[in-house]
Amino acid sequence: EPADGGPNRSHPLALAPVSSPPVSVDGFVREFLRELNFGQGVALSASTVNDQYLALARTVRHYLMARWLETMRRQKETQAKGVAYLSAEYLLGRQLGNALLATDLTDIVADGLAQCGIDIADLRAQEVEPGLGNGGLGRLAACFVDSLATMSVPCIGYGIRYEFGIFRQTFVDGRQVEQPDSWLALGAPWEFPHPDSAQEVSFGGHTETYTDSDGAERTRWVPAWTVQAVPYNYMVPGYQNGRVNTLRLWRSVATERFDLRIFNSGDYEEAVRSQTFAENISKVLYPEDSTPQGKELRLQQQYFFVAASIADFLEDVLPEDFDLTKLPERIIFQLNDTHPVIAVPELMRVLVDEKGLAWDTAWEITKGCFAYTCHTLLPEALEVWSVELLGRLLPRHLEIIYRINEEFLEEVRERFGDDELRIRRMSIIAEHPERSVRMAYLATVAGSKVNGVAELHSQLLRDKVLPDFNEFYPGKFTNVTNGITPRRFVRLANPGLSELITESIGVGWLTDLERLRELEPFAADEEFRARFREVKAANKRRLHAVLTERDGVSVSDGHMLDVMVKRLHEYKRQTLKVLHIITQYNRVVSGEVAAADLTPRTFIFGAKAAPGYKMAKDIIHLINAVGSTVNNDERLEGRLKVIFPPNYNVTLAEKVIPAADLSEQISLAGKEASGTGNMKFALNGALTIGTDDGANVEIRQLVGDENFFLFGMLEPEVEALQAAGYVPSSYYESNPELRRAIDAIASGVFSGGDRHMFDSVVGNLLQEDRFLALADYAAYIEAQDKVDAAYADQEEWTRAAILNVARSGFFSSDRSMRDYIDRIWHTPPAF
Ligand code: B1N
Repeated sequence: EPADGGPNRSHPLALAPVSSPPVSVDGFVREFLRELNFGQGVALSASTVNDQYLALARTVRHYLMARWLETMRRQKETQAKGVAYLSAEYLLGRQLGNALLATDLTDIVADGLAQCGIDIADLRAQEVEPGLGNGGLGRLAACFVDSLATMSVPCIGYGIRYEFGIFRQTFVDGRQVEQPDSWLALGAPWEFPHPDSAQEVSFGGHTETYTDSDGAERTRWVPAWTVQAVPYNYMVPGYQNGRVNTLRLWRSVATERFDLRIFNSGDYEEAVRSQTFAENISKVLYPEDSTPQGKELRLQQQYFFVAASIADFLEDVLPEDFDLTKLPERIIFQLNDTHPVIAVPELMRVLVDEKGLAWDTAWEITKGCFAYTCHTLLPEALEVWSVELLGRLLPRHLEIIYRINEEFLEEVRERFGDDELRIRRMSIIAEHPERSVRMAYLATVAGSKVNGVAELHSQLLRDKVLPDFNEFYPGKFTNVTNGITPRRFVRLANPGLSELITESIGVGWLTDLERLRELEPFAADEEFRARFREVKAANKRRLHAVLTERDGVSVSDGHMLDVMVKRLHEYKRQTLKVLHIITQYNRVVSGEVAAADLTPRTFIFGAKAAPGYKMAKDIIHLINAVGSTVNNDERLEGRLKVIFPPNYNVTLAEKVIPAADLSEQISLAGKEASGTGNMKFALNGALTIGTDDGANVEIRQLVGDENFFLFGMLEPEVEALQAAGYVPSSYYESNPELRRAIDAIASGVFSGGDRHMFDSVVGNLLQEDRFLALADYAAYIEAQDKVDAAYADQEEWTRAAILNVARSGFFSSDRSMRDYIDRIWHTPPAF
């Protein structure tokens, strides 16, 4: 019995390592039934599919548990340097398949379930994915934590446990209608809540100065209200390597004090309402991708998760006697875009106000602990917070930001003299249109490194977005090209291709993706090509089955599958894709081309629009309208089809991408920071039609010009055209095919004769066309005609597709992680 009355750590049964259930079909079945009976409280004979899914998930958890506890124990013991990834979004996708892959239990579980009369596929289909992100940025965070676990790098992912993730998209008369995403409704078997380890996070109030016991002048923050941040832990299993890292997502709940302090007027109803107020903070993911709206609740979310994470790390992860001046040797906080940048003044506040460190000491520590990843080039996407709002919500943080800025601008003056224009340009505080804090600048000043997410993006970041900072901080800017996890996006999503690869080049490629190079010689092998085509055909049949069941639509067998899946944004130019479809349609209905001479194509779109982004929603409406006209026009003899399954998400991506022949990556050059869908397609044997933008540039360099359909202006040409004064209507006037396509929309061909339904889209294209769709139209159509010609030669097409797979190993997120480790983090593998 321990003296302190705590748990008896030396009990013989507690000393033994946590035992995993036996790795056998019988062992699994026993554990599964035990979970069904004791965990879920039902007999097998009375269980629903959801009961079975929940019991299965918990059973699989058991197999991971020993590794998780052991990973934590070792980390505590070694205190090895690790990464704290700070991200407001994690777009995780379904967990079950990945956990089964990580534990290598897929076959045992399928067999065991079959013995119980259960088809594992039905249980897989039961899982609702945690959609805690918008798009590429959130999915990137999920890929990164997967890679770090697989590479045995200590990492804790910090984020928000939104009660509602990205909305569920439905279409009503072709228009997007959003539904709440109740992903927790049927149970959340992958999470471990720890309400007892909650952190307090405060807001509002004022600051005051006081003299401490040593006679020093100090500042303290007297907040007005406080909420609790409850951690929910998720396992992040490495791929069959015995390691399980942690993802810690925070949920906001009311504190008792919260009720008493300002909101409780002794009124029960009011007290309950204040509970709701606190819980609002982690209630819903903001559905804006690339265009933050500057809402107060969003700033609350950002500070909420970041303050909880820093407190958690300093109080609960670090040992009690830790010397804080050594913090940069123990942890690097990676800022996933500007969303968590309020962590910078928060760490300063904790170190100075709470830990009593001198400002300069604290600033040295802080600068060593942060690094910043920028994910955009769009000016409207660079986050700023008004001083009014920041000062009201976080008064102490605003003071700290002002002081950081003063000292920074002083350094700038020392270097460049009183260059007031430069000072104004570089100030963390903007004065117009209202006084506000430029979060990207704050991150750049505080970060030990700043990186872009593809070569072109990093270069433009240095040269166009932050040139003054690049000049001021030589060596601070670097590139890390994005990547994707091959475990989920090749092995799980494309088992047919994975098997073919392993048969051909052996195992090992899944954790060393450059080994796909060994596939190159097989591109010349006729039999291999036939098998590769058969895998693609099987993936199309699987997609057909999924879409038939999901939406009642079918994917025709002999069609080229031409896919554009990504968030709806004008810069991504879904309208350009629509103009191509309309052009093909017009060629047939005008009699220029016989339907029989068309390459049969099915166009698949997947895209959510931010609910407040009117133009994006109008474009969705247009795609659906064009789709229903094209799909029902018998003159086309079924050779063109448009499918727009609603609610594109990670789960659907895993089905669509492996079936694709053609990957559409057609953003205006200089606008897509990287793209990551582009990488997933190439690795699954689709050819890309794309602009010279983002990571497309690197994909094309690697797979070879002859295996990539490049079109469109280059970034400098875009700049030049815009500088010269872009007149979109001139393209309309001078290109008859383009004119006919736009006229078809404007004359009501796709709207039952209604000539005004798409006024906004047509008007925007002809008068503004910010992203130069009309300027790139002719080149795009020409490239698409080349695609049709190339597809006619299936042997050549397959050869090119195989080379895309073989040469895209670079795009593994394992490689991205190696680059972060070498250039930014300096965190060696732990074991
Ligand atoms: O991040 C991805 C890139 O591959 C994409 O090119 C880029 O567009 C994407 C505010 C964003 N940039 N910015 C966002 C998301 C949510 C939000 O509230 C901005 N997403 C990207 C990964 O690097």
